[in-house]
Amino acid sequence: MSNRTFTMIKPDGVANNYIGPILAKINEAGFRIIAMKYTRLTPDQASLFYAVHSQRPFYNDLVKYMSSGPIVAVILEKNNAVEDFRTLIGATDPAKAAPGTIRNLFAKSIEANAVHGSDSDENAAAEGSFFFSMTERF
Ligand code: IDP
Ligand code: MG
Repeated sequence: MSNRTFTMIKPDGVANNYIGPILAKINEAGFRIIAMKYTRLTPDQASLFYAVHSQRPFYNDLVKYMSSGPIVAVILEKNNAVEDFRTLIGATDPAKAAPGTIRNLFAKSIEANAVHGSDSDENAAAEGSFFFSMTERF
């Protein structure tokens, strides 16, 4: 069990002015911000980040969507970070996300679903180092 996870506030979350409200929920849930960056993915970067989904039917749309506007990339720290953060964000489809979860509150659709959350300790480390270096110092 690791104590770090990785998240992005996706283009819809940024465009709808939900950076502040989403970060507030994250802090209220007990996560500490370790590293944070406002940036925008090129289509090539989005393709690489989501390469694990390259055979899924929604891949091309997802790459287009994730490079359509700025995002906020964040490394978070808390006990049991990966699992607790997945609980905090709720199901991929906001229509199925539990009440009070970040996707329930802020997501628009199964694609534009406000936030990313790593699904394993291994992926949290890989996704964090996609955006940040030397994070062990923070
Ligand atoms: P997750 O973000 O809850 O882990 P994944 O299955 O890993 O969900 O999918 C990655 C991202 O791809 C989702 O967050 C969402 O933006 C998009 N996505 C997933 N399933 C669909 C779909 O059926 N249609 C369109 N986009 C999807
Ligand atoms: Mg996933």
